[in-house]
Amino acid sequence: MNVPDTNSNTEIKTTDQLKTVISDAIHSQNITDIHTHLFSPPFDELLLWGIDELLTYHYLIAEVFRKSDVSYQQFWRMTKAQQAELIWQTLFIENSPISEACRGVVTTLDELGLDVSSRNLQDYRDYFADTTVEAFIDTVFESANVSKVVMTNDPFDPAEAPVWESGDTGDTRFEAALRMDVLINSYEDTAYEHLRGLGYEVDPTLSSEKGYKEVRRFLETWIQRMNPKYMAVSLPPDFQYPDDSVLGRIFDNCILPISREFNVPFALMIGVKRAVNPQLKMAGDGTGKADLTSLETLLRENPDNKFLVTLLSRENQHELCVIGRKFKNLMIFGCWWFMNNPSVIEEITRERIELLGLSVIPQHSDARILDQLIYKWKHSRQIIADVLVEKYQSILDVGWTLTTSEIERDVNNLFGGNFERFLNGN
Ligand code: HDL
Ligand code: ZN
Repeated sequence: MNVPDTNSNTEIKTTDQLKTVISDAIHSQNITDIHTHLFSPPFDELLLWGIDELLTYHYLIAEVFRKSDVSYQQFWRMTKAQQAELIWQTLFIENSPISEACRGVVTTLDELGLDVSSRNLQDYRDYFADTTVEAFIDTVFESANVSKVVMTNDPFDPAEAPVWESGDTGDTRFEAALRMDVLINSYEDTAYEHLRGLGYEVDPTLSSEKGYKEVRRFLETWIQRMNPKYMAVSLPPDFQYPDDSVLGRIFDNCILPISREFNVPFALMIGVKRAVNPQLKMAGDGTGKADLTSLETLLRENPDNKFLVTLLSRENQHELCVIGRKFKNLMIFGCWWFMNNPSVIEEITRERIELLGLSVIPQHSDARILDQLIYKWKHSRQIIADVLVEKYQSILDVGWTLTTSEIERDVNNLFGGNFERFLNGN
């Protein structure tokens, strides 16, 4: 079989050549993963890795209750190893592991060179027992071809704060994002007391100039401490802006001015219904369609602010693309959480390219366990590559010319360049 000529200035003429060039470009592309829940080693227990963590990922916890007779109480009384064994037996042995979260574990084990046909959980446990977290970080970043990951950092988390205050967060491949959920969504019942305890003169309903000034001081302190790529918050489907509420007042008087002053974009992750089923704990969150009028107003009334946005409802995705066409201060990113499945990634990527061309960040992993970088990126690269082949083929068919270096340029923008330019552009 003739091997298509794919050197950088070769003009691409055939579909086979196009497929090879796109596949090579996508799979060799070093990725900046802009939203994860991973942590660098100095955060110790917060950095999750290994087969028992993979198997007790909250996505699989939600799925095991649908197939097992175990009660919530029985499950939560189990050790992590016992939970992992139940999930392995139920979802991988007694049933075939074809859900996306199950399939991801199999992909990861296979990519790590383990024999998935053995189905021997102990063999997999022995593999992880024989390595160190530092060595495994190198293995995973190399296998997933990821250069940097952005963490999700909560300044209100007592497990995190001391590491930041020590000034040593270790591995520079792990960058920070300043997560604002507690400040914005739990101000009156959590953040207020926490801030007072730290000596910030804030008021209970955050409705005074002094309070606004103090919250800005808190944000400045953490921006200087973390050097975050962006500030982020997850919001419910009924998020309203403007709003005469703590959220509205924190947005207008604290986060938006600080975001402009320090050129730190604000990431909005909209559509999550927390604790739809509290008995599932972290696995109990759901999704809902949001009224995006609030997002349009936020973008229109704050043209000098930069917003990264991802939405949790499939029904919101097309509207988001249209909003992206209206506002250049909006960078759309990722296929978040319940969107991170092949059928939806394909649909979302296709409509984004049709409406927004190459001006988006198509994916993030949302990885909670280090090993997941391997499967989340392997799966997404393939889907995005297939959509790109279709889109580039459509212009080749009408006489447009393309070179390998142009494809590589576009792919580099999708998987890192757009993010860096959005952060650094003013
Ligand atoms: O709020 C978020 O950042 C979500 O990604 C949640 O952490 C969620 O539990 C999750 O892990 N989704 O993938
Ligand atoms: Zn997340």
